[in-house]
Amino acid sequence: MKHSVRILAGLMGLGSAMSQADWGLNMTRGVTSVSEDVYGLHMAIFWVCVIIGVIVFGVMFWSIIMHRKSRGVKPATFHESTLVEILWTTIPFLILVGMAIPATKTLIHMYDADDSDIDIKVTGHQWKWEYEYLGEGVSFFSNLSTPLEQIYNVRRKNPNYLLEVDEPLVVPTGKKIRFLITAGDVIHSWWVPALAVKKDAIPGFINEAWTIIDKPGIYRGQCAELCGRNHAFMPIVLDVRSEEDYASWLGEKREEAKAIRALTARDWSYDELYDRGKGVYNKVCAQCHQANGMGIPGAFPALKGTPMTTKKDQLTAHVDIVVNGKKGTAMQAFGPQLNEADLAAVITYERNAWGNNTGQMVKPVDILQYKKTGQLPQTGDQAK
Ligand code: HEC
Ligand SMILES: [Cu+2]
Repeated sequence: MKHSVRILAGLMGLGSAMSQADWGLNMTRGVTSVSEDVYGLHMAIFWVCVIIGVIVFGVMFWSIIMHRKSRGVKPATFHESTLVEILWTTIPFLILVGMAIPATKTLIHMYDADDSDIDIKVTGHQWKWEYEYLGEGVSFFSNLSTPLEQIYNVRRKNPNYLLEVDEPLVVPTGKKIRFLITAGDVIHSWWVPALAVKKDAIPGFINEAWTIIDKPGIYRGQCAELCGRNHAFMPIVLDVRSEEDYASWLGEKREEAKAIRALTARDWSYDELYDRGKGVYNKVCAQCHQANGMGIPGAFPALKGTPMTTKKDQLTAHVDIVVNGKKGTAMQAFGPQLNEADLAAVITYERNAWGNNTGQMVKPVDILQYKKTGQLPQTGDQAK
């Protein structure tokens, strides 16, 4: 009932552009001056099209109806009319120039990424975004946080289903933020409609975009370039805060980086590693290798009961593929993405979960040594 009322209201609103925006058919207005400009251009050109449509179809239908055969109209027989030809060349030309001038102005404005206050490098990965605050020593990955139960229709979906992440990109209001956009594997595209920013993320290239946001709030976007199996599972969430809130958040992130270095140094028990590893696995690895370790035949290998994860002498090979990845496959290098504690934990988990039961554990300090020297201390000897 409610639905049909909305459809009816929508149909009645067709005549007016305002109500179109209200029921969600139109482009969003956005929250930045650039998005306002883009919206303005879109509406202006829309109305130009409407007026042309009305005039052209009006003349056409009037001609057809008023000059129909049954009225006994005699056709004119003239050929070539210089006046008409001049008119149908110059009028469209003037209309095009009239549209190109504001469009070019907006484009020039959009491409002017100079004099930024904050530079953020945005890197697309299969299937998550990495944000690095240049010059601040802060960087992190932003992963989809929608639970698998919702994706598989076991539980009810959140309002922000597939548009929510574990760590949003936090930025302040009123500052010019420059995004340097690139990718680590295949082409992605960083798209946040409210900012009117949509830029391809291409491996080996850096594309620029910028924004100034005046209103604090949460803004959401998505990867807009088909980038493989989980393309729909790499959303973007922007948390725009006041300048003071941003500064304190940045301070906390710096502290966190320090704390992570301390994590590597401290001693870990097997249970601690296993539990942490389970969390890391389900967040980062399960999207390919699946939560039950069975993988997807033909695409992602199983980790349950395979030689690499169960043979004691293959520990180094196991650490190697997780830290350095395998070139040319979806198995990326997790060394730069995860800290030593998370790497050690996830490898420990894989070697003991799903009945793998090797009883082996890897400590964060071992991973640190492996990253530095390419070798583990006492390979295969790390019993729990
Ligand atoms: C984007 C998909 C993807 C993600 C995410 C991923 N992997 Fe992989 N992984 C692969 C693919 C594909 C291979 C097979 C590579 C090859 O061709 O040898 C692989 C291979 C492996 C292997 C070797 C298996 C064997 O028996 O040869 C291990 C171990 C492994 N991955 C661990 C992990 C861990 C740990 C994580 C999370 C930190 C992870 N993977 C995340 C796609 C992925
Ligand atoms: Cu993508």
